[in-house]
Amino acid sequence: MTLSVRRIAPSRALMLRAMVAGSLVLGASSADAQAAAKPSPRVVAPSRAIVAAANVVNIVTTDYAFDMPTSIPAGLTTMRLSNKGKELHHVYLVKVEAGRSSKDVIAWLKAGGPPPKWMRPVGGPNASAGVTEFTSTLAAGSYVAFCVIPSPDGVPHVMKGMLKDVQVTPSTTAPAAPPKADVTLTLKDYDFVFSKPLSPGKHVIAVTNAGPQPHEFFFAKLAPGKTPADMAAFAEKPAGAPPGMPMGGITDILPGDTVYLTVTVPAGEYAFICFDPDAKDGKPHLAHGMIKQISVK
Ligand SMILES: [Cu+2]
Repeated sequence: MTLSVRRIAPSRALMLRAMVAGSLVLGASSADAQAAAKPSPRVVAPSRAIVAAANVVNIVTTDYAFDMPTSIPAGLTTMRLSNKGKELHHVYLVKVEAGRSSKDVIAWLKAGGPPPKWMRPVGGPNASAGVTEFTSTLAAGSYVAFCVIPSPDGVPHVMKGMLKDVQVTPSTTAPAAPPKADVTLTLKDYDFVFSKPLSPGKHVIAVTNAGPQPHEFFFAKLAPGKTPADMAAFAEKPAGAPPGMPMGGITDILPGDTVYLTVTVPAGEYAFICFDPDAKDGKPHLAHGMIKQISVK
């Protein structure tokens, strides 16, 4: 099983807070961009100039739709997710066998049962109050993007029409080099392991699934005095003031896969959580310990 039905179900209060906090995150990003724009004394090696950059795909989510291109060239791709909806949204991206489409995904979801063999989760940007910047290499083929976050009524957004067919077309340009990550996050059964402590500021995090099960992660900046358990409880049943601010993450990737997340993290305490249902007992991975408090300082 790779698909979780228990996701963040945001309350109106969470969203109000998220919108306010989101502007702070964006503020930090633009300050960071200004810093990056300062002249650098470093000389850029000529070879760097001819290396192709990632193709940037902007995705805007609303309640309940994706505004994104339906055709993307294969290769290194940055999906930049921003949300204009009242609820939180993410991109759960699957590569499907030729001839399969969103219709088959809906048919499977209605019928229930384990994820079909003809679809393969490849990861995507997870829900945040600001912008989630996710980078991976896409192979040519047919894909379906959908959102499995439930509304407060418990119905996942995909069942409200939040899914889209995307074709990744063969590319003729030279492949771009993967982003240079400054830190690695390894997803395990059942743990989050960073290669080094996270410092405040901008990071490119290489996220690798060391398996054996599929994993995702969602992370949130905790409100003062709140714990990852508070965040998980809120995710299960939103009530009262939200215990943290959604910061993004990645949706399911399979064992052996590596994807990249570009994030700007202010100093503070963070909750990292995997909600994926366990292959053995169906409990969310957080119940097996895949929930962790990370200090950024
Ligand atoms: Cu959604």
